[in-house]
Amino acid sequence: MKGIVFTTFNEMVEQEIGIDMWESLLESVKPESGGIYTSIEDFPDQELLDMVTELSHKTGTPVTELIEAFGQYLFHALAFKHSIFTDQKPNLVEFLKSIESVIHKEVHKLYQNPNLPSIDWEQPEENTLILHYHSPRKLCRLADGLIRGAADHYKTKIKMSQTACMHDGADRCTFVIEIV
Ligand code: MNH
Repeated sequence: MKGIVFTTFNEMVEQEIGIDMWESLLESVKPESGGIYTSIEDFPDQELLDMVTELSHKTGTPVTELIEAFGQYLFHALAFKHSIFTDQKPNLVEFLKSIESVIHKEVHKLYQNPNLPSIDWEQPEENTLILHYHSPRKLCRLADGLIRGAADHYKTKIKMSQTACMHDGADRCTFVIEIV
């Protein structure tokens, strides 16, 4: 996972809880990186998952909830750093349809061989978008948070359900997003 994901997680922990919690996570997890991340370098996914798991132990918040909250926070950090992607798309649906074809495609030019998911979409009705997420990392809880972060950015109310999940054996995770 790229360092930008780790630095954003560090920021979220310090901002939402405090620097002592960040120090205490490093103390408990003792990550190989020592907690020093550069945005474009790669760091082991396990390091992030170990820190989220430790944060769950220390706060009592379930890991899935922490990953979803991190997804929302991460979206705003990514959208801030790469505002061109949201600037170019007039609304949430058009933005979400562009993740694979535009955003993640551009990410390949901005970051050395990123580990990106594949995201397909269907639009059965004007106000309904179906997103299919596939990744060996099975981070559908992060995807859920990123989508909610994007809806927040576009000030668009959504109703979202996940109708299939790789953690239940499906070959991809499916999100049904309704603009309400
Ligand atoms: Mn997106 C990972 C860029 C919006 C889904 N995304 C990443 C990474 C970058 C990135 C960089 C880290 C790649 C790596 O660690 O090697 N993503 C963006 C940018 C935007 C963005 C610049 C918009 C601005 N991404 C979105 C949205 C979704 C999404 C919206 C919602 C489905 N991205 C993901 C997921 C991952 C990811 C999920 C984690 C990797 C994986 O699941 O395999």
